[in-house]
Amino acid sequence: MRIEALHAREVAMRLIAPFETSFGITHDRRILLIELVTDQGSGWGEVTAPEAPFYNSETVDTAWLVLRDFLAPLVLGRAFTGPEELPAAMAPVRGHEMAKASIENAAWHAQAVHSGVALGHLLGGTRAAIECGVSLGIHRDIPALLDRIDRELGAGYRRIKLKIKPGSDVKVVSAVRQRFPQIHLTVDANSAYTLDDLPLLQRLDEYELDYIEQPLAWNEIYEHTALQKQLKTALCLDECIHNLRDTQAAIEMGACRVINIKLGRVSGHGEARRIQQYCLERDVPVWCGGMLESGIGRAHNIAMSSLPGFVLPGDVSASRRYWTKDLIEPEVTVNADGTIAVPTSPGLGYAIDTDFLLSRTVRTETWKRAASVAAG
Ligand code: OSB
Ligand code: MG
Repeated sequence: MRIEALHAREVAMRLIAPFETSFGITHDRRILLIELVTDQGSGWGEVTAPEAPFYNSETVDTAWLVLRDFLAPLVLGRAFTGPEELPAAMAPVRGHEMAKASIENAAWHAQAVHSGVALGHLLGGTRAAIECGVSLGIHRDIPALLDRIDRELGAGYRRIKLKIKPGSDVKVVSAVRQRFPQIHLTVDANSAYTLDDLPLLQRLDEYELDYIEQPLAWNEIYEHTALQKQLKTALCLDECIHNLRDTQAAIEMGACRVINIKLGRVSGHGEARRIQQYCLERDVPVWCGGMLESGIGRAHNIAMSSLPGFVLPGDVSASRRYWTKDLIEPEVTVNADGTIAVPTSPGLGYAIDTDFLLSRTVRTETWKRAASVAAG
């Protein structure tokens, strides 16, 4: 495939309800989409970077700039035998995984459409349906949280993840566990604690959590090793994991026993697949995380989650939990048994609702190969 152009598009979307984590509250999402045009058709990818650099170092605006000034010039006008070759082409740029993932994933989408196969199938997916959990933001009102969990369980979701932060942790977990003694329950701190909080984190051992997600700093695999040694509950790393090497380091050092794979954070389908393969060979359970994506990013997450290593319910859930209307048709729905059917039609398996997309678009830019280079 020869890459002819990149169309960047920012879409303004508002979440049905604000989502609170230890690092802040999100209500409005600036969804950045990349349409990659090749000589064999086009594909779409979503930049999963947040609005502010409080989860990782990337933002919507840093991604736009890095895509325009550095990544687009590395791929435009070049011919690749397939999407597998894109990471090497973009390797001169350090970091900026979420920006890179949008290009690579768009190329996977284009390849799937061109080959007439479903994206999940192209990636090596084997599941007909993926298991779904939900991630619930910090709630100040515990009875309201319990009602919310009741509704999510009623909708079929198989695992409940609670966002925690200092001051909103043990008490909340204790109330939830008391009301729901049997459910698969996890917590996610988004790096809100330090090793000084060991006694508090050890109290979480009482509640039979499936795992504790990213309690310590976003860039601290080493300290998670020290923590994991002192906890019964498994740790799961999210923010720390950018690639296979981080995964190997974390598993070999005993920093965690579970891995959260996010397509954006690990720079795309290729690296995500390497991580799931490594974990599968070592019986390390992985699951697919989310970044409050639109349906386009969600469809990519569903395709990746159909690979064999994804043995735990992820954070990929129904469109209607986020949006009054999604960018795709049909929207993502969850079956009564808490699963999402993996599409079998060619490409993403969902159509983009172009009229709706246009109505929410706030800026677009098209990047093509520089004329002088093209002439030479
Ligand atoms: O840590 O998994 C996280 C949302 C934004 C940033 C980080 C995280 C999250 C979530 C929500 O937990 C996942 C989702 O529902 O898409
Ligand atoms: Mg997380």
